[in-house]
Amino acid sequence: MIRVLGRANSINVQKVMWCAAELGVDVDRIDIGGAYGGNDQPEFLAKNPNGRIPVLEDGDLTLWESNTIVRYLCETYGDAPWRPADKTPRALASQWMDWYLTCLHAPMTVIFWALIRTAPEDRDEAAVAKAVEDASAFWTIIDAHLAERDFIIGDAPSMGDIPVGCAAYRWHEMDVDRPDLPNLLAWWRRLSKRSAYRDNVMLPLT
Ligand SMILES: N[C@@H](CCC(=O)N[C@@H](CS)C(=O)NCC(=O)O)C(=O)O
Repeated sequence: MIRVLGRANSINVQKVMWCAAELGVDVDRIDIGGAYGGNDQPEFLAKNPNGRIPVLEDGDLTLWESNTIVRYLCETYGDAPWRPADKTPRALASQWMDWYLTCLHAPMTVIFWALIRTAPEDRDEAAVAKAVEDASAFWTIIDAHLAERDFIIGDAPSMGDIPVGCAAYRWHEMDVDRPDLPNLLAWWRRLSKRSAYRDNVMLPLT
């Protein structure tokens, strides 16, 4: 059976678990990282020298980097719509996966760590305000993109929805001053109807 090493409350683990659930792939997930530790141990570092989760083990393959793992699962076990059949929508889905990493991930991480993992008296409020401003600008891009489609690359969900979709839960769940972005909200509500999303992403924020 495929193993995923990583705690369930990590956004990067959630990408992989949500994807696997959508594809109907059985996964044995092992709690590692955060409060569980273990990711600084030689046995784990031999699998991922970065000491980061998630790590996927599938037969002889050991793979890290959550977006790469999502692509691997879709290529190996998936089909349309999660792995778009044509190369053009597949490239567009991949583009939005990378866009999440290069744009949205940094401000969302600042907000998440401040509001969820830092005591109120220790928060850097100016840094949070700047991160909310930056994240709002990126979410506005998604909102405009979603004005013409139900999901990231069209009428059906794909791997392109996965990283941004995981972040969308946190964005709507955290106590931040969000701009009014109706297309983003409608898309997030569409994702929230999916049991694989609810079971693997809509978990308590800790
Ligand atoms: N770019 C990597 C980032 C991995 C990463 O930073 N994972 C975090 C959890 S979200 C981690 O390992 N943190 C240390 C820990 O959990 O102990 C990926 O997408 O997989």
